Amino acid sequence: MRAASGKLDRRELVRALLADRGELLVVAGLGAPAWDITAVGDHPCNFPLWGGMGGAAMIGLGLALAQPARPVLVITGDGEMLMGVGSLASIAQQAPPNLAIVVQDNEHYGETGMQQTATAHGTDLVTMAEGAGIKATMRVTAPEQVPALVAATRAKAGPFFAVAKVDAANLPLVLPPREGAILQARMREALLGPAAHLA
Ligand SMILES: Cc1ncc(C[n+]2csc(CCOP(=O)(O)OP(=O)(O)O)c2C)c(N)n1
Ligand SMILES: [Mg+2]
Repeated sequence: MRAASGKLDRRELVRALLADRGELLVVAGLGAPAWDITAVGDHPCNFPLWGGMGGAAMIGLGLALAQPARPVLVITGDGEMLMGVGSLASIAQQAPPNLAIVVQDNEHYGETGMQQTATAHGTDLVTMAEGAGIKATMRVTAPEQVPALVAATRAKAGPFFAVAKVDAANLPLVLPPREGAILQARMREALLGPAAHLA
């Protein structure tokens, strides 16, 4: 699961996070995290974002509050999480146990040309999440930690926040459906049944 750099391979990490996913609802931040969740197999309970940078964790919060019986996993990038970092305070206050956030930290804005982010220069998102009041956190740098990470994202003992240091390769694009309305409708139908569009 390590890339040549020694850091985790982001697609292998996502493959592990989504294996045998069961009831899991997944929100992905725009850009590479959205391509990653699609690369390991598109799914009606995937909600990949095409924009709204900074909003992934908050969308996950809404979903977790609306669907308390289902585990909700947000997979996003360090740039996206830095932009939406205030959401961590709301998540700590609302404290949905079924919400987990995993940041794929490549220390760059990968999608827009690999400019370094603040995490390349000492900013620590786990410390920021803890400062916001999130108690269950994890730093992941080694493949041996991944099974514990996967278990924590499914445990419904959150809110849970993890940063995984991943390799900064630009991997081939694997694009999900492009229409937000289609993505929303298919998840609603998967959650609420065929009459969901009448509700
Ligand atoms: C409000 C806003 N600002 C900037 C962008 C441009 N943009 C799209 S993806 C991205 C970088 C995302 O970086 P990160 O979340 O770390 O994901 P990575 O590709 O590195 O995995 C940026 C700056 C945008 N789409 N919206
Ligand atoms: Mg990044």
